[in-house]
Amino acid sequence: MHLRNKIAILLSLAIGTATAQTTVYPAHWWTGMRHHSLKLLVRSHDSALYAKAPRVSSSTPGIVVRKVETLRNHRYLQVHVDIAPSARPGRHQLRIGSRTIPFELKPKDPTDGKSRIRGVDSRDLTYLLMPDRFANGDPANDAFPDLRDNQADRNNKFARHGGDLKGVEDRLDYFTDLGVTTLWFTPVTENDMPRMHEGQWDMAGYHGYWFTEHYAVDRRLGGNNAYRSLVEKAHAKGLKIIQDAIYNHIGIHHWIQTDPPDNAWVNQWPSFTGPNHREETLMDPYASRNDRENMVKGWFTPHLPDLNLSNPDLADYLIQHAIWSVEEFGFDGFRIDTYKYCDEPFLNRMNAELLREFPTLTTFVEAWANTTVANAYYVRNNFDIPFKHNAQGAIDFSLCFACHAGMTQSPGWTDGVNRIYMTLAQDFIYKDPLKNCIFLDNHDMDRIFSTIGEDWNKMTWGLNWLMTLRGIPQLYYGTEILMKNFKNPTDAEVRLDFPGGWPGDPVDKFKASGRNTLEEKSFQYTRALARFRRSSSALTTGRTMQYVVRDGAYVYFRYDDRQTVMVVTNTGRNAFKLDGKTYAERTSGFTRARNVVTGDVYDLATLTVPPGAGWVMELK
Ligand SMILES: [Ca+2]
Ligand SMILES: [Ca+2]
Repeated sequence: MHLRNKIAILLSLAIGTATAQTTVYPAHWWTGMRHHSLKLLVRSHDSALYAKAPRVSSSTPGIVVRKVETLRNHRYLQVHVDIAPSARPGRHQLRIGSRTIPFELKPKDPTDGKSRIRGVDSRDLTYLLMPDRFANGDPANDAFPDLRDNQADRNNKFARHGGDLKGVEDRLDYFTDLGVTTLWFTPVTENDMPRMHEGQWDMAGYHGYWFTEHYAVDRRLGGNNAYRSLVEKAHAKGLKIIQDAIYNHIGIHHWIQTDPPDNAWVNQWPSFTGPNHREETLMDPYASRNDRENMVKGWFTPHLPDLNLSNPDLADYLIQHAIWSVEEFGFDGFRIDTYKYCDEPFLNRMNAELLREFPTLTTFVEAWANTTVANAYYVRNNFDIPFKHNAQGAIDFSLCFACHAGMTQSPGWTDGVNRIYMTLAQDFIYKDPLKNCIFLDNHDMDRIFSTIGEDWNKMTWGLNWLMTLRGIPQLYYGTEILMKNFKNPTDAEVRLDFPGGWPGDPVDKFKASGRNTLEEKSFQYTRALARFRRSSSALTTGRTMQYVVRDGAYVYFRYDDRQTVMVVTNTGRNAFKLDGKTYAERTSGFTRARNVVTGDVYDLATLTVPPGAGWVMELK
């Protein structure tokens, strides 16, 4: 048995000298929780525990064992426990036959919803980063000989590079200086997977999407302690944290696959069957059952077993873990991966149970959808359809693609910036479009500066839209210093190390001295917009009014009673002259406009935006 940084309990046998490992999921819970009925999953190699259905009891007042079940795999017991309001925090024990197992109760954190678990909203600016690729704060944890992938190698884009949570913690001031309020990490959960063959390459689980143990943060990122420390330090600086969660699948070396409690926990196919990836199958009134089932039950890849989320025991296991992780670490938001591949009733139940326990938590979902309708289908929407999703916000792919069109296409009736206009015009289908997460690129896409042909001018349009359109903006790490690349041949190209994140890096782009002129210009531009946004009620919580695109010029306003911000993007060939009559509904009462990045002040009566320019202006 190797020492794992997880909730492992050494259980001494009552007789003899041997020991056997018994693990309880979860090993602790809290008093004062709304979720006080638990299903403890006891996993043991101690045959005395599971030889026959044992009697489980508790002598602790307030901890009541209601029922014990043996699962199909007899190495597991499922113990139903109720924690009464009278239960006291402490290191308690449950008695299983002749054995005892520890079960701790801690007091629920009284600052939940106040200084932790605060939720993320449109006042925030999130920064998405991949911990393995951001900064290496502890070279001693880069690799462990007892893990299946036991090497770090920065010369190999497909290998782990040694970045970790300490590296992030050491750079919290970088984020606050940039104007970021929220960090979103790709998953931190343990991925004890060997390098897997994908395409023609051997890939490490450096990105974190191959869970092998839900209750453990990967040791190479610093383990549970590093995560707890980082969340606490981030909160102390006013920064929030979003955890990336995956319910759809696990890594093939997870014990749910290798030693399944019940083989109904994983969707079984006679041979590898991938999903069709078509989000439409779930909402299409004409979809076949075959296509729907294939979408929900197909395995994402041969090494990612697809979880059968309609199995009640597995569903309870995952929901209990999700609640545990929020209370244990205190993060503020959940980003849910591969949403469109999951059993839909499970998703709604998960969201409802999380919000019942933590009303201030924010969830937003990744359902990579190619249409606005499909995007809205997976969140609270205004459709009259049989199944209604209850997620709060979507990662807004349709607006992202519209922004790409705005930057890469000439303006046309349905092309270029008209795509943004047309996409926003469909916002009436969302219950609350301000809860959508908006972005220009992420770890699964070409980097935006490459997408737009490394055109700095167009980059300013994109940054303007990101910081001023409705929703919760997400900046992908390195965008501020113009990191570039296409996903060619693989997405490893868009997940390169942040220069300066590793001891001894020849350049340090966390500092101005390490950036070239354009990178510094981009950093300052991003920072100026982010800082203005942070203090702008109009941009964060205000209303939107957009105008029909005229001669390639796209004009919209964000406004409330206190402030009006006008955003002009002139993608046409002619100078844009503000026509006081057309825009009077929002400009009347104002005489001047201040460019929030440059500080230049213009007379509204003569305001002219040259072709190619994109300006964010506060009206005075
Ligand atoms: Ca490290
Ligand atoms: Ca699935």
